[in-house]
Amino acid sequence: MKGYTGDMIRNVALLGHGGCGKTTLLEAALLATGVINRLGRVEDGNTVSDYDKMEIEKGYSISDSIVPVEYNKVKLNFIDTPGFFDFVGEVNSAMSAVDAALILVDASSGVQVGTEKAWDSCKQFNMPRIFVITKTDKENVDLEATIAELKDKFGTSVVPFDDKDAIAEVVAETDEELMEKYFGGEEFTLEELKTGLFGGIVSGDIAPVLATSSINDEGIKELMQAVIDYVPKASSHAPIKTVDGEEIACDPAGKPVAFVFKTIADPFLGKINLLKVVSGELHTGMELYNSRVEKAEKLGSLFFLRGKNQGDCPGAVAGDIVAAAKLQFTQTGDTLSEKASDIVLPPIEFPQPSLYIAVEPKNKGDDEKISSGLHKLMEEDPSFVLERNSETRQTLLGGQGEIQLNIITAKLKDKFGVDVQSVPQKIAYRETIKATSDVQGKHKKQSGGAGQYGDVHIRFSPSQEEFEFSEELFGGSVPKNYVPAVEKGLLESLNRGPLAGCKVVNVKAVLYDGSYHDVDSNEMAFKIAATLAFKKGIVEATPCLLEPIMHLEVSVPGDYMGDVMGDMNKRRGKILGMEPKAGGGQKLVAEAPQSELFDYAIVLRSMTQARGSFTMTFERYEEVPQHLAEKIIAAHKEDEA
Ligand SMILES: Nc1nc2c(ncn2[C@@H]2O[C@H](COP(=O)(O)OP(=O)(O)OP(=O)(O)O)[C@@H](O)[C@H]2O)c(=O)[nH]1
Ligand SMILES: [Mg+2]
Repeated sequence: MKGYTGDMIRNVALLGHGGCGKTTLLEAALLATGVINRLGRVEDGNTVSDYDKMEIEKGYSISDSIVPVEYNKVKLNFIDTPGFFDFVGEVNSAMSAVDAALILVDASSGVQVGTEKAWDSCKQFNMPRIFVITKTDKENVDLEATIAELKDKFGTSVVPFDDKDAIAEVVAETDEELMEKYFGGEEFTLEELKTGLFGGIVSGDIAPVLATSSINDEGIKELMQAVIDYVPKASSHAPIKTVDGEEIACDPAGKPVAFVFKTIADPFLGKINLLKVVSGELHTGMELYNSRVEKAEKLGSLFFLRGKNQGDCPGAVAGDIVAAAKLQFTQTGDTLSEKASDIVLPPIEFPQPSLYIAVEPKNKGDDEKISSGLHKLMEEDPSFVLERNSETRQTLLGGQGEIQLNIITAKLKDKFGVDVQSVPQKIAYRETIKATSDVQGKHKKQSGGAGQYGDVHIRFSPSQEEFEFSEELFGGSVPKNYVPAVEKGLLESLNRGPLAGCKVVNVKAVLYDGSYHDVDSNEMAFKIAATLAFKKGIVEATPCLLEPIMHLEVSVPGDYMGDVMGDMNKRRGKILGMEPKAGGGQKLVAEAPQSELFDYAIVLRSMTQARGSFTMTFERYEEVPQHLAEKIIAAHKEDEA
């Protein structure tokens, strides 16, 4: 592939509901431009874009792939994104590298949830957008109806590309002078129409619609020409603000700056970083600096990528997209620049995980392999997280949905040979006391050899603090030097409560009396005496179980609010309030026990057809209702047995 100047490059993301035809459209574009001589099919696993083993197996896209196409001497850097909602991280990556988006709409299904999400994503990133209706070859498709549906859903800015009158009307709305001319009954010149349309698309005020059939090669060339005419040139990308507020212009003569928007783990080449050249020019062999790790990186092998196919790269100028293999430290979201300029661009924002699963290795001793494998996979997909819950001692995978998490565990097995199974998540319950107790703990062993003697009297009571310890000893009943041992014994005992072996919190312990033996008393004896007092003292102070309560903010379109509230009530949830959301829809604020929320992401998605989203944070601990506490305690006793 030859080098292009920024004015001859267009960077465009393909968005839309899963299965709407993004990958196939790129096949059609490659066929129309002679890159391939037969249209690959997703079902046959022979498309250029869905080259990953897992994508071929599943029959849908899982991660971004770059598919450059040259049309009329212009390089169209298409980024194919996955339609499934779990892979939204990939959409955010693509949006950080492009200047416009095509929103694909399957003519046989019309507007789908994925279409709405693509529109919202364009709004979030201020991205010019063009609608592309696909599969017009299918039976019973009604183009007019689909366009009407688009207008209905997304507003009057949606106009068929080939409807000159409709275009004139929306172009008139973009400029006062044109408005006057329009209402004066004058026709716009072609130039005025083109300029007005371009301006309207760039500002997001106009979203034109084109129709295509990839199977019948209809509208594909017109689409590519429309991209050339109505998507901003890569060279006209607005200056990007660095984290320090400096502006970096898209200038080929500027200092070299590149932004890493995607990382791929290639079975042969290893790690490949996809770079957007933000400023200057990149060449194989040049050395750049990664300020996140404060290390230099040598661009040993720079190349263009089309799916998995590599093409030579004589050099890549500002605005272009290029691939670099074998960079040592660089990850998605990093900036590469000259050490002297030390530039850092804002990283990509990935959504917070909404679904967690607990995993464990099928084969003992694979823990290390799990962690190193998952860290490698996280380089490819930064929208999932790996957490270790030190209290429940579980390894947790957090992501956007079941499909994503299943693919990660499948890749872990496939690429790193580690077989994991998902196990029920545990709750980090706590124990506390509701009353007071006054007990003695006596540890006495004086039968031959070194004796042991420790005797303490401790009062236990509820506390606002995590743990409080004090002593009110009198008359030297317990020598001062043994008091720390008593406290140590109590602190250690807090880790395992008598009810269900959980951490004990909000307890005050006052050591007020005891006795000792001149010879047999020592720190260990008093530590043991303290643990004995603890065991008795907690049991006699009306202990109870506490469970984590989560604070939720659930955003849904109004129609679903009834179901969402009903469901929240079934989860022992408390609804704290409801408020309209800016931009439409409503927000429900609620609290519910964590134990009732493990499947919340899945249920909310099915209840709202994936139109709902939520945030969840830990709020506080609260007493577990008696009937549930009994079950938890019984289960613990069984485990211990
Ligand atoms: N009849 C017809 N079928 C098409 C056309 N384009 C795509 N398809 C079919 O639609 C299905 C989905 O196509 P893809 O290209 O994988 O859709 P996608 O948008 O990439 O899907 P995701 O990767 O899941 O987001 C496949 O079975 C294609 O063969 C078309 O123009 N006409
Ligand atoms: Mg696809």
